Amino acid sequence: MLNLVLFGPPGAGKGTQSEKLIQKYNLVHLSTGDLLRSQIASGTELGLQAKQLMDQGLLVPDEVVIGMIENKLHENQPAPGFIFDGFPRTVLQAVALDQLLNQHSTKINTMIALVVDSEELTRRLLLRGQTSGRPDDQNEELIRRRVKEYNDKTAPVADYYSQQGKFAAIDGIGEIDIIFKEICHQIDESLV
Ligand code: B4P
Repeated sequence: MLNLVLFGPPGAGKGTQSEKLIQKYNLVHLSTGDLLRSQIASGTELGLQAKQLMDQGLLVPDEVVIGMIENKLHENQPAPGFIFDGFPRTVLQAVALDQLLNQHSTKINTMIALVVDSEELTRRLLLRGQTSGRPDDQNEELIRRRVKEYNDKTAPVADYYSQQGKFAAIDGIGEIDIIFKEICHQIDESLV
């Protein structure tokens, strides 16, 4: 069973690469960003609360996203494996994920971090904002706040996996297919 965390700042290519990885490795894709946007689209109470934070470029509370992941893990059993996209985003979420996977007698194999500088992130997100309609991609100030939130709260998650010997960093700038090959190489190495 392969369980993968795809990590990186907003706009690093996590969602883009996840779409390709789920096909190649037959994994279940769990994106907390997508799950939250689906709650917003359905107009649930959780979605309304999440929207207020997401529109400001802030993280949604840990207990909310951990609860969503817990439900999805239960719903998708048995599964060939999972790709966690945009989760965990705090060390507390990382600890909770280990506990949840432990309950299903499995664990994270590897965490792959896509490295992209903030100038390129801003360029990509503003470009996506022209067509996606995502309120959090609409202006530079908001994107800066998301990157700051990442640096303050999410970047330490890399140390958590590094201490377990499960961390690999990949250059996230360049052609999507070449980055994909690099990620696959890292995954295959982790499975040997
Ligand atoms: P996410 O949905 O995870 O948003 P994201 O980080 O912007 O997505 P991603 O990084 O996957 O985008 P991609 O690079 O693929 O989160 C949104 C919000 O939800 C967060 O700000 C937070 O408020 C909340 N949230 C989510 N998870 C949470 C959690 N666990 N805890 C608390 N809050 C949480 O795409 C970006 C663009 O780049 C695309 O247009 C793509 O085409 C382009 N691109 C990708 N690769 C490229 C390449 N190699 N070259 C050029 N362009 C490329």
